[in-house]
Formats: sequence, C-alpha cells, structure tokens
Amino acid sequence: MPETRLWFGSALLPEGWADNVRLTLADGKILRAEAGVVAAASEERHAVALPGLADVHSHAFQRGMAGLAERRGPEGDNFWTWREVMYRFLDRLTPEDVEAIAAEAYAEMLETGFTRVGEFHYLHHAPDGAPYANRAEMAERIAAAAAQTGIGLTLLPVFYAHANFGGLPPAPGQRRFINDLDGFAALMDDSRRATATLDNARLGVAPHSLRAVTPDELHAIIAMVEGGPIHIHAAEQTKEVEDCLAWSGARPVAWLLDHAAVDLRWCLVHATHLTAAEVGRLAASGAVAGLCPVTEANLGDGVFPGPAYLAAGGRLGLGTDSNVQIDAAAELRALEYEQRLMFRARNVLASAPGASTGQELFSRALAGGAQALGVAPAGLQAGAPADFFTLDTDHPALCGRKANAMIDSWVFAAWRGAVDCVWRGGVKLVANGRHRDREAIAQRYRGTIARILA
Ligand code: NGQ
Ligand code: ZN
Repeated sequence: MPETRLWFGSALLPEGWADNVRLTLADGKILRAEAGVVAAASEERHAVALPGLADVHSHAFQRGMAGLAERRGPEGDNFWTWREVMYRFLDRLTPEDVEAIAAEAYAEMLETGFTRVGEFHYLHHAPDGAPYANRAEMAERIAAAAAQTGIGLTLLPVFYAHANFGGLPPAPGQRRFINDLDGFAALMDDSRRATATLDNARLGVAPHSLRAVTPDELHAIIAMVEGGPIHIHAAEQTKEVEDCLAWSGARPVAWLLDHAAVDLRWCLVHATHLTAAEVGRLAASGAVAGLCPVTEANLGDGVFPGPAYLAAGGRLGLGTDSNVQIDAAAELRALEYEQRLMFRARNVLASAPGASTGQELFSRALAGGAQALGVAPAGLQAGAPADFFTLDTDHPALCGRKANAMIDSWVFAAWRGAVDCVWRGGVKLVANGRHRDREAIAQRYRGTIARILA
C-alpha cells in the first residue's frame, strides 16, 4: 500500500500541540503521527496542521437562497416566516439544481476546514410530491456532490410526515418531504446503496423533529438504521417548546430523554431552549448537541445554555444548517460571541484560567462532530481518517502566532484565506484556499442560480 508522508512545523495532536510532526498516511487513514522528527527532503512541508472538523448539520440546498430572506416582510418576520420563504425556494429545485448547489456548499465547507458533512436530507420528491421514478434520486445527487468535492458524507435521510405535534396532516409546502414508513424503509435501502460506493461514507437516520413524526413513527424509524447516527431537530424555537408542552405536558428534549433511548448515537440539533434539568440530563446521556450558531443567530432562535451544558460535561458539534454562511471559524466564533452578549463577559466557554477559547471549542467540536457523524475517533492520530488542514501563517491575522494563539487568531481575527490546504481521506482537495475543482463547481452553480432566480 503506497504511503504518503507530510511534515508540519507544528500540529494539534490529541494530547496538544507538538512541533516537527510527520504524518504518514495510507489508505485514507493516518498510519502514524510522530512528533520531534526532522523533515525528509522528499516530504511536502507545511507550517501548521489542524484536524478537519465535521459539519454535523447541513441542508445543502438552502445555500442557494443564502441572503435572499433578509428583506422585511409584511409583518413580524421570524423563523416561521423564513420557513415560508425557504419552502417557496425549494419548490422549484430539480435534482440537477440540488446537485449543483450541494457541490458548491461542500466545496465551501472544505475550503474553510470542514472535511465531513452530516446532510440532514429531506427534499426527497418531485415538486408535485410524487416520488421520483428512482426513489433515491435526490439522495444520489447529494452523494454525487460529495463524490465530486471529496467531502466525507454522513447521509441522514429524513423522515417527515406531519405539520405539527399530534400527527397533523402535512402542509402543501411540505409535500416534497413526505414518506410513509414503507416508503421510507425503501428509501433507506436505496440510500444505503447510494452511499456504499462513496469513500468512507456513513448512513444514519433523521426523524425531522417531534413536530413531524409521531412517537410510533419515531420508534419505527430508529429501528431502520443499525448502529448509525440518529439526528433530530429539537427545541430550536420557543413556539416548538410551547406546542410540545401543550401536546404532551413535556418539553421536546425532556420528552425525547423520557421516551427514546437517547445515547451516544444521538445528535439533538439546536437544543436551544433547555431547563436546568434538561441540561443535566442531555449532558449525562452522552448525546451530542448539534449547535448551529450562525444559523441560530440568523433565524432568531435563541441562545444555547453553553456554560451550564459544558460544566455538566455535555458534548457538542457544530453545523452550518441553513448554510447562510459557510465558515468553520465563523461557527466557533458565533458560539462564543452569543454567550458574551448574553452574559456580558469574555472567554465564557473556556474552562479555566489560561485556557484558550478557540482551542477548547475546536477540540470539543472535533470530538463531538466525529461522534455525531459516526466516525469517532477524530484527530491527528494513528487509525483516524486522514482529514486535516493547514493554516496560512503568512496571513496577516496569523503572523507571529503559535499554538493556541494560532487557533484563537484563526477563530476570532482571521478572514477568508486563512485556511491554506485541506486533505480528506488522505487526498489534497484544497490548495491555496481553493478547492481543486473550484472554477467548474462555481460556474455550474452560477448557471443554476441564474436560472432559478430568473
Ligand atoms: C429545516 N431548519 O428543516 O430546514 C428547518 C426548518 C422546520 C431549521 N430548523 C424547517 N433551522 O424546522 O420545520
Ligand atoms: Zn436543520
């Protein structure tokens, strides 16, 4: 098996920063990580390496409407009015459109340091709501976009059946999402096939939310994936919490903890509105909170109870969700900034005096992200996927920085171009901050969007 050797002036290893690091790669994985070694003349060299992050929650198609829901409507814009705009946008998308938009989104993810995406995929059917002749047409388009860009894919086919708690019939705008249990089982089988040929792909399952599935459906769907990740939107909006209380007497996260075996396989996306009791129980479950701070700010969701959750030992991953902006550093920054605004304090999510906010959040998102997407353990260590990126130490925001100051400056002070090269599965996909197929992907994307918006 051919081996590749790369050498870095410094790298963030699981035990912390190390200097003069050689990574030996084979078969898409890290075979060895050695510190304190002299570079061989033949080795490709870079200054600073970080492990690639997982983007635990993406609706790729929404990238195509980024920035188009920022104009005030007739009255009281909120999450639900945004959702109407989003439904109108997705109504027109063809499978080709979805593939082109997803490829652009995934290339952007790679260019900012995300090496794997959890695609929470619910746009299954044709515009009239009928399944495509190939039921997994859309899932195959997502897989194709992952294959073209080289990003690692954890496909999360979404089960969606109802407009709200209590099994209400779906709304017309939701017709492209809807399956019955038999149809969904068939979709899962086809999705398994669609991802089988992709390098290192994973298949999970995603009941959309407690609004969209009944308890019986929830349990039936969970049984359809053997050992894979289980993702669900939970407690993102206060209205959802109120509706859940009216339906069941319990809040969404408490309901899930009471009625589903929430454990390390689970990712509760957003989990924004939690009581102190829910914070403790969610943390103790070992599940990952899939936080999407840029989208949560954009949609006006609320602020996650970060300090209490971390103090309780809770696990987190980061997602770009609506993809209104795709930027790993921006998600880390937004997560800390919402806490600063809330608590009128600084370095709120750092654990102890002297701790680096950027490095600690990065390491938490790395571990939680890999867990949530079914690829743990992550990190620059033997046996882990060869997924990592380098920073441009000539970038003005990064010059003269070392170790944790480098991460802090990347997260809080840098702008586009700070990420230099990105490898996924041992393949170099991004160089000088640009995806290797950047122009072709962008050109197709521009054509697609021009047609949609015409
Ligand atoms: C989604 N997005 O599925 O795309 C949702 C909106 C809903 C976020 N929750 C639809 N951010 O939750 O009903
Ligand atoms: Zn979402």
